[in-house]
Amino acid sequence: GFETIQFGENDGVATLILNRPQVMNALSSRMRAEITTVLTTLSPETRCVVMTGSGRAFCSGQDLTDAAAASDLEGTLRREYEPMLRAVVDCPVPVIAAVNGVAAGAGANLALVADVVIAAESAQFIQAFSRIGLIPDAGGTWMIPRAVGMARAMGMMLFADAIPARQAADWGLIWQALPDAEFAEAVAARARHLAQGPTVAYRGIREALRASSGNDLDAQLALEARLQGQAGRSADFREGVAAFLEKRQPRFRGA
Ligand code: T3D
Repeated sequence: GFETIQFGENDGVATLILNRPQVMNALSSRMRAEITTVLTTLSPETRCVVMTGSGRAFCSGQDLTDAAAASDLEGTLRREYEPMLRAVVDCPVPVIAAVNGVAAGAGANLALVADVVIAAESAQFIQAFSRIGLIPDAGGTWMIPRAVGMARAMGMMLFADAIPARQAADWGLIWQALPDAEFAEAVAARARHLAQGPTVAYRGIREALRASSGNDLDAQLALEARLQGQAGRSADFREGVAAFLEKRQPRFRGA
């Protein structure tokens, strides 16, 4: 059983709930291990993962009461944070971060590494690290300037301002900010959409976009050709074309 998360799967949607609400779902060593485990052992039926927080926060980042982690930050990052972030990026199916409340420090960057970030309007993103004398980690210094540009990335990280969800969406840091009252249903609808979609194509889209910032045009064209070759051999591609020609909705099977 899990101590720090809740995990369940229904109709192809796996839901991972960060579950230490008394500390705003701060990341303990155990929580990092549990997140990594579930994301690397998904059932073959899973076609979308939703990651969210229990209570009023998404995640407050590193558990600041953990003296062992604080005594070896470099080791903790390499041994525990990297596998967790890799598990999100390398997840075989799309990961939605459903940011229900504040996302601070490594908790913000855990959300931002997901494929799609949907936030409730009351949520905030805080690169809190410099408030306690650290630099942004968990991929933040790689992802954030790519998403929002250098000026905004510098400002967010040097000042550690709380960025409201609406502003994060306007800046292109996240996909959508939604009124709190609509948030849960909208996340569920997006998750259903992905769970019923062409999983092979989704995997190729994620791989191509993630590779793009390290590739020149020639390398990216070659990657697109290879990934499109794979998508073109999927049953879902045949079904997609058949459904279009028959003027009906496709029934994708995920292969
Ligand atoms: O290996 C390594 O260690 C390196 C990795 C570092 C990565 C990092 O993530 S460093 C950044 C760590 N995170 C932060 O600095 C954020 C700390 N938290 C906050 O700034 C605030 O709690 C929030 C902005 C997230 C929320 O504020 P608010 O006012 O809504 O709630 P609160 O009252 O501050 O928090 C509620 C409780 O959660 C409180 O405990 P209490 O007073 O009820 O007993 C608070 O201490 C606890 N809590 C919040 N965040 C953490 C935490 N406890 C442990 N660790 C936390 N990160």
